[in-house]
Amino acid sequence: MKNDKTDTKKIKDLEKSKKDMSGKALTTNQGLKVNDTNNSLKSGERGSTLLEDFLLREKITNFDHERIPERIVHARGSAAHGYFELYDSLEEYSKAGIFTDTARKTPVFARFSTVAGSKGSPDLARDVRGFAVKFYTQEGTWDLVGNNMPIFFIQDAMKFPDLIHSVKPEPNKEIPQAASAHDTFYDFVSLTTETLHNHIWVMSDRAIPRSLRMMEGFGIHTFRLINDKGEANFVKFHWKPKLGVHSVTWEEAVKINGADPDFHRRDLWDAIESGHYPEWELGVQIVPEEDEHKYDFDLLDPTKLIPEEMVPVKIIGKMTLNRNPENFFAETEQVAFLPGHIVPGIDFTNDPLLQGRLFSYRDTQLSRLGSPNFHQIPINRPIVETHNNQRDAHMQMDIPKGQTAYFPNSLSGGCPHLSKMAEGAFHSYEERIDAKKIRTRSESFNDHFSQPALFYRSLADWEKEHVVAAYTFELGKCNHDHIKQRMLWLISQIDTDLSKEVAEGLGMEIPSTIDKPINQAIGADADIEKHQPGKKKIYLEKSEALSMANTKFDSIATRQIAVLAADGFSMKNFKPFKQTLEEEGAVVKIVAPHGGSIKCDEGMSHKVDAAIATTESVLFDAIYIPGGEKSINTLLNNGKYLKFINETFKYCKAIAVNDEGEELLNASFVVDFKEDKAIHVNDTASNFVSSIAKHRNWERRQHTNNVPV
Ligand code: HDE
Repeated sequence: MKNDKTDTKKIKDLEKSKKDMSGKALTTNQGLKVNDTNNSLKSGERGSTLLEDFLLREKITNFDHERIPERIVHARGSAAHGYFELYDSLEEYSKAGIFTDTARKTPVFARFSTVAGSKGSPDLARDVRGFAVKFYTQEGTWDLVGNNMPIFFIQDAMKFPDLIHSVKPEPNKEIPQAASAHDTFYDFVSLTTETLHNHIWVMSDRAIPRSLRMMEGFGIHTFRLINDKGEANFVKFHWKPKLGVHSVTWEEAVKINGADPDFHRRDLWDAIESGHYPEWELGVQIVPEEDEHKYDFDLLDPTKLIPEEMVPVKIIGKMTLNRNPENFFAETEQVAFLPGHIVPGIDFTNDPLLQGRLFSYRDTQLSRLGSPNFHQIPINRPIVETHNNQRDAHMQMDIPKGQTAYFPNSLSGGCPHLSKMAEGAFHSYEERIDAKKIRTRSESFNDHFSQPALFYRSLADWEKEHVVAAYTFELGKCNHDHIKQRMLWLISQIDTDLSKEVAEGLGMEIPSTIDKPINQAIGADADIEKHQPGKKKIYLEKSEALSMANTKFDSIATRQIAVLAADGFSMKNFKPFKQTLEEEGAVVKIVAPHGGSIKCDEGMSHKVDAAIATTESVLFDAIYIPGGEKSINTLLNNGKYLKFINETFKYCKAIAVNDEGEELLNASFVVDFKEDKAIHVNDTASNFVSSIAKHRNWERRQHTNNVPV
């Protein structure tokens, strides 16, 4: 399928609201032409400012009220427009137009976010990423509001404020920002064992993606698909990135946050501007209703995933993001996602987390966007017309015609009238219910150790090492020993080796037991024993899809390659490397001792992309050093280049050098480079490309312990 740049129906709709100021005269909001916006009206040249100055008042008042509350969670986000295309009709399962009409190009707006940090927090926080997609379908808007991890921390919406209050900055001192590594979070996690599965994902590299374009997305909850006969199947939604799933290491993340706090936002923007449109395939795991109780876990429990070995993911379509927003506030900030926005053919289940979300998202928009009319904001309005008897409220933009605003009526001919099912009306799935009204948690939700253990078992060795380091770092930041001990005991229930290594890093013993009740996510009158986490079960040894070692390694498109060079660099070496790398879609950037331009050994000038003082190695995926005696002598005398090389080596990235470039390797901490498969000395550009595509050479990590960066 070819990427299409033509405007979607939503983009055309947004055009109606866009304001172009080019060539226009400055006016007030009332259209008055203005000839001075620099000076207020005063009583004399050096006199006081007059209250009469309506130009000053309008300008300042607007400014005073520019801010709206940031999102309670997911405040930091970046978004883009695009479209969704269906590969094959799914009519056997769903009657939704978006799942049956392969000729359609459904407009989408996707927003990616971190959860805990505020709007201005750095992108590389160790955190879950939000993955929210608004589909502007012909039957109304469908929002799939997911995350980049397939499970959630808690099982019941009632616990969400507790979870978020524990991870957000501590209320007395408002510390730390955008970080889970503090006492209140681990106090909560260690007392709420259902969190352990999502938590171990957060300890893995999934929480520090290389790019928003290189992470998966998940609807998390089990939803329902409904076909035109009214038959239902359970479904879980997956987004699979075409570029594979890749991450940075924690040490890099910490440095990236300083070097470029907008790393992910910039990466998404630049990729779209340069025509490298991010793409994800949409997959579904479908479970027939009769299989509801077939598994060792409850399908309604959002802390559980369905391993792909048990129910394969069927790929059904593709999302392409091909346009950056025109205005951050108007689009990315004002977009309002609601899990309750569904269309005929898709329906909810009784997942108690999903049920709570159905209330929360509309509610939060009322204080964030200020009015129930938030659906009229351009980015939120559907591409189909809306007609109903809801009226008035703050910032009403529509002018409803006529005498009536109620139903039924005879004065307006009964309009807006009801639709029949055959005309595509929504009809809730008729689920059979025979139950007591009861405030409790199902015992089928009690298994809290099996899936974190499955996740850990499924990881490659290097991924496991990163998980150990993450637990050690996070718990090492906690001040209370009893919290660390509770965590150590819980980790030991997930995996003994894991807990031993973390305990060693913390310099603590793993307690042989801890005071019950460990799971406090229960009511005071509940039978405490009944709600303790059950024993770990092994229903699958490993699941391949859980390890990033099994992702795609076939492209270097959009990878950032630093060319370390100064005046006199070798053109004969540089030219074929640059050409091959760019043909493969990589971005080649000259990092020179100064800005402006440098000359190659053939005398031509080359634009410098970044002066070494303005950039850092962690912002790049690989480095190339073209050689040239004069250039290398300059680089050898600048310690920052050696740091650049040492870091690139330490973080197991590909390095290619030609001729004199080898002297830089000799002067650095790079060791055993003749044996290293991702270090190319006078090798071909295409071998270098293969190493970059592999993302990292993790085998190298045994040799990098002594590298002091
Ligand atoms: Fe959210 N969540 N959430 N959440 N969530 C919000 O809604 C909430 C949950 C997710 O880019 C808020 O508009 C409750 C799961 C994303 O604008 C708020 C519960 C998942 C985004 C809210 C959850 C998510 C939000 C804050 C437990 C993954 C950002 C601002 C019942 C499936 C969307 C807003 C965007 C945002 C509530 C749990 C994903 C407060 C009560 C599970 C991606 O309404």
